[in-house]
Amino acid sequence: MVSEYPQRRYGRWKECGIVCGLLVVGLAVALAVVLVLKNKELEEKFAPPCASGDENIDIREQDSPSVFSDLTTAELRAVVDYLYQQSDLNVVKSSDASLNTSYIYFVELNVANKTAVLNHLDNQADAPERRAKVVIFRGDLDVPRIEEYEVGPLPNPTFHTIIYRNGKDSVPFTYRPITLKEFEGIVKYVFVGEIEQKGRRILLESFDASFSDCGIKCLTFYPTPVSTSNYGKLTRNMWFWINHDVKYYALHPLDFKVLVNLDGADPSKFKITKVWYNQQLFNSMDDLVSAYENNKVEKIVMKFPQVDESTFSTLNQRGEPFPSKPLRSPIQVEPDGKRYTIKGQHVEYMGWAFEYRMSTNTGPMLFDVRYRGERIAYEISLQEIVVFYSANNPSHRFADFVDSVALIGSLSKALIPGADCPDHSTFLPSRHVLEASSEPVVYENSLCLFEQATGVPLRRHHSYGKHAGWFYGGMMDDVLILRTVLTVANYDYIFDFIFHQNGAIEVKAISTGYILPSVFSPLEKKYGFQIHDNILGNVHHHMFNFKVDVDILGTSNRFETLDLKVEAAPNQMYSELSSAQTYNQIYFQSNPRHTEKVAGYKFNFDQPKYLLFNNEQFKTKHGVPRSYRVVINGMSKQTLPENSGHENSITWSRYQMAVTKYKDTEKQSSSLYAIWDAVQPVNRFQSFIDDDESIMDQDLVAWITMGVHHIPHTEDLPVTPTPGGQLQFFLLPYNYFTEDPSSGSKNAIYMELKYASDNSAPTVDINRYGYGGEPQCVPQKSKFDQQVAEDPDLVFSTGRTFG
Ligand SMILES: *[C@@H]1O[C@H](CO)[C@@H](O)[C@H](O)[C@H]1NC(C)=O
Ligand SMILES: *[C@@H]1O[C@H](CO)[C@@H](O)[C@H](O)[C@H]1NC(C)=O
Ligand SMILES: [Cu+2]
Repeated sequence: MVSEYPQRRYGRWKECGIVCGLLVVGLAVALAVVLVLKNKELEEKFAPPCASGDENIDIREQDSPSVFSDLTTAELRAVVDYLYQQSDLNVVKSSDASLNTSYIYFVELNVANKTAVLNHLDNQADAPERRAKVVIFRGDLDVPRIEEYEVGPLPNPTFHTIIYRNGKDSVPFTYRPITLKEFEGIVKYVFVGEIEQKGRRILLESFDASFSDCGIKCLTFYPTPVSTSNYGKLTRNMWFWINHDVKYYALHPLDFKVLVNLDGADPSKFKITKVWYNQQLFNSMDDLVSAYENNKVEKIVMKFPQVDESTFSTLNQRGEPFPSKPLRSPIQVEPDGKRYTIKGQHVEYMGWAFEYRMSTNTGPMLFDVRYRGERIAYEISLQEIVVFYSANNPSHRFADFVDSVALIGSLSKALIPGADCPDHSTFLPSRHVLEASSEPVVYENSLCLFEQATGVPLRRHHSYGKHAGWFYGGMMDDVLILRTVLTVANYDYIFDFIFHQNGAIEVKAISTGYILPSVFSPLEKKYGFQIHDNILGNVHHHMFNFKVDVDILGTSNRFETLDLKVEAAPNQMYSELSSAQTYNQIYFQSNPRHTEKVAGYKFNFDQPKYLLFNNEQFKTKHGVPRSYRVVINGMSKQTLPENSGHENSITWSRYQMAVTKYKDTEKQSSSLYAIWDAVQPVNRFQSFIDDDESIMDQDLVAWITMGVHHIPHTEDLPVTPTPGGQLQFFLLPYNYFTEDPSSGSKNAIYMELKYASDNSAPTVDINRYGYGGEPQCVPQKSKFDQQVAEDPDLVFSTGRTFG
């Protein structure tokens, strides 16, 4: 379609003299006719298709990947092949794996230590060799365990060395993340085995459905790992709550749950230790069955729901339709094509440069973030997503999810143009080796990168009046956004890294997706509202932790707060009133933080503060430290008592921001094991702080926590909408530049009223710096729907699935 439009090149106008001049006149007449006729179709036909800018975009796997680039498919394959050949590891292919074998849980890049990387980036030293990090489940050993290895050098590995965790060469098998092999065992021995064998009658009578031979009336389940803090010892237990298997199962819970002990590597020994049926607790299926058969239990009946397109738990369009006419949403146009470039995983835009990657374990990461050539941050990365629920019933009470356990970086499977990201986005892949497949899995649309007109002024002033002068200057806050959306079972978490044109970086975390309701019961009322016939939305707390390894003008940094205080300044000279002998006003004091223990920031409304990072050696010509300022707009208080229960696994949540000295041994605030490990954390963030090292003139890392309490309401049906739930923090230049760097933008507009000396009428001087007034172009039609029709895997890939 687009190719039928006349193709004209506007750049040639200047060169073509009289001929073009005549053409211009002709065209102007033609355009006038068009305007008069208001013939929109004709108007469009004169606009050329928008430039694609594709020549700036190279997202292919690079032959020599950078130090930060995710492992290429060839490197992933090489690591897996190498591991298969190591007899000491005894690794079997995923197709042959079961819980009692040795198998690969995942493989990803192990980013080299910072000193070596900086030597390479800043001092032209050779790039440190690329190495992989591998997590292997050793179910084959007499005492099963988890081993982590570094494997290198890539692309042709020759060694594997143990990564020590907390001084130990392995991690207890109890702490293994939720694994497919285990789920297969649970389905076979627990659900189809014990529950169905002993309780099929109960399932059919109470819930009108079953696990096997179920036709269209099937049951499914959702897991709640129970923290070891509940037992005070290393033991692995999960509550499973049962749902009707309809769209969407999380909104169709049944009042039937089992607690299963999952110790050891033999699924046939998994044991049900508690059964919850219609608000009543039993110690085994046998107890429930005998009570049921002797009518010693209060029975419940929940019919299998008839689900159609209008059912509350589906995402079909329904309800009052709008808009009443078929009017499409606005879209954005890039009249001159892409204004950013991508090479491999390296991005540049308007003075910004950074590398991105997608860690299988922890999700999106940025490295070597620079503005105008100067590094602002060595790393900005998501560390952990947490959601802690409360309830009367045990499956939701113990639902304290610490999501990196689910390998969240592998859970952005397909971003949809036109809904998740604008149509004009560049979609970026992620690559993983996961337990479900020995072959690397590539998700083509895991991240998206796009330039976005926010529609908000970045800056402006309008001066009107004789004394102030008549002028206007302003520009739009157009930004580059790197986005990913991690779907962790029911919830979807949107993460944006946003680059503004004034040297500011913004990081956003937004939750959407399905809530996890309980079956309504009066005892749940203090934990939520009844939001539909059978369900109550339990209160929960979402928290996100980010690592921000700031490097302000080098790695020798200080952290100071500017503390706002109130003074009673002498006022006798200005007032004779006895009640006005002092004048109260605020002032600020610099408060440099010397050690890690005094750097933990816990928001206090009574003590307002600015949070600044700077380098003592670099000051403005007026002696002011050139700084970057952290602003956190998404704070929420973690109110659980310190060291109680599961809190011990998420000690980073005690601070809205903590500042520690960089260490190669403190690369992450959380770990793959944090959902289980409260009794003996594998990586306890608080210990980074407890040694209370000096943070004066050191390489500093800020750990930022944002969060939101969520008391679900009816409008969380069918899924939680994003407005009001956007959490964000910023890194803002603060006395860093001599003025706002956006002053250099030629996308600004400046106007001035000019008076002639002869009292004739004033004229307006409009300056668009040569970048305005160009003709419009027609955006190219998205090919996405057609691509999905041809290749459903683009959206519904059959890689690892959860639950
Ligand atoms: C390992 O588990 C599989 C399937 O669960 C079973 O068939 C096999 O006998 C087990 N092997 C050992 C050595 O226990
Ligand atoms: C990186 O640092 C860790 C922690 O100090 C150390 O164990 C490891 O050997 C270092 N890696 C390299 C390649 O030097
Ligand atoms: Cu929520």
